[in-house]
Amino acid sequence: MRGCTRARSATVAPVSATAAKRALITGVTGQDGSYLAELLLGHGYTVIGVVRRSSTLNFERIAHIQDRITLVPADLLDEVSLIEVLRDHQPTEVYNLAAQSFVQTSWSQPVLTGETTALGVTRILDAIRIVDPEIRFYQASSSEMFGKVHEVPQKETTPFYPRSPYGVAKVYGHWITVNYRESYDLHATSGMLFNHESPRRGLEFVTRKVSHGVARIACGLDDKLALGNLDSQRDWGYAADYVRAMWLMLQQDEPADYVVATGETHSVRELCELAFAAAGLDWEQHVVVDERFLRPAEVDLLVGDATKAHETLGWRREVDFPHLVETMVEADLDLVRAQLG
Ligand code: NDP
Ligand code: GDR
Repeated sequence: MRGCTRARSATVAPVSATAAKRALITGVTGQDGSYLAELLLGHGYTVIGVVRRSSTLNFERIAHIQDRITLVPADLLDEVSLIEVLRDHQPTEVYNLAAQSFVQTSWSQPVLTGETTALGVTRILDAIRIVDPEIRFYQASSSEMFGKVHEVPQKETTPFYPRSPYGVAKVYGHWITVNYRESYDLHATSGMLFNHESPRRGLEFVTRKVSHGVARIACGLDDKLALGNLDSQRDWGYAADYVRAMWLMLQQDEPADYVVATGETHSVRELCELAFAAAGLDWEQHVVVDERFLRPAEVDLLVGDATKAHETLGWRREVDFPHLVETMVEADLDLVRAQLG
């Protein structure tokens, strides 16, 4: 249990003896991109990160490694820009993590979500096909593709039933990856990852919204936290564990599809209980339900079966849910305390 105290620093994975390779990451400024860049640097890779044009820099998540990676301008909406970065930087592996990734926004911006999260995958696959079909490709697919689930737990063969424009776009991204693998013999892999979180998670996602909300309440800045569906259940893992699975997938001789998950599911209510308790607070005194955060269609129960990733990749998660929640609350307590001076 912690109050509004203490400081904390980021860590970078140690350098290993893996032979030098060149990896290009789209979405390097996002949560997963930052952890993957750290991991690949630790394995001795040259890392090239794609950043899109913005009126202000948003490199917070990669500030600590910015001098060790090459940042290049390109956009998933612009195929020529992708062709040029592949030609200029000649990666051996491409990790396509860029997306409009917030499910709620996909209802208010469905066309943008489709352009980026669905067609963006075709643009980068086409760029690879044109520039160098030997490049190994990772597509960031999602448990949201399972949506209104056909079976519990969900595995690689579970049929899709997406429940949001985002989920629909990810189904397209998955199938175009499979199709380019089969049509052009690309080493194209689809990682169907269940929710993964960290102190670097965007503030709009529920785990971070809760951990940051707890910190603000613990520090006396707020009293209430407004949430949507408290009964939603998710299979939540730790982002740094999950980017390790991405890398392992591209080290396999053959491309394939893999589910990555913890195999446990927890409700938003349980998340609240743990997070508020980590700061010595009672969640029921502070959480209120606000219908603005309810969704037009919901994914109620996601839980994954990662047997294939365990057996083929030798992947295991290292951080469990209570530890993850506690770590996020601690990091946000430190952040809010630092902001208060
Ligand atoms: P984030 O939202 O944190 O990061 C998304 C990244 O995509 C950002 O770097 C963003 O850039 C970039 N981006 C958005 N649009 C474009 C564009 N048009 N051109 C180039 N870059 C763009 O996502 P996560 O790191 O959490 O997730 C990574 C990927 O994994 C996403 O594809 C997501 O859909 C998928 N995924 C995530 C899961 C999770 O639980 N985190 C689970 C399953 C799948 P900018 O910083 O400029 O906005
Ligand atoms: P999700 O993550 O939609 O699963 O997508 P999010 O954290 O947004 O929602 C998880 C569940 O929590 C419920 N919820 C709330 N969600 C948000 N954001 N805000 C709230 O106030 C709130 N209250 C309850 C939601 O209804 C939902 O059921 C994430 C993204 O990273 C995707 O890109 C990724 O593909 C999937 O995970 C797997």
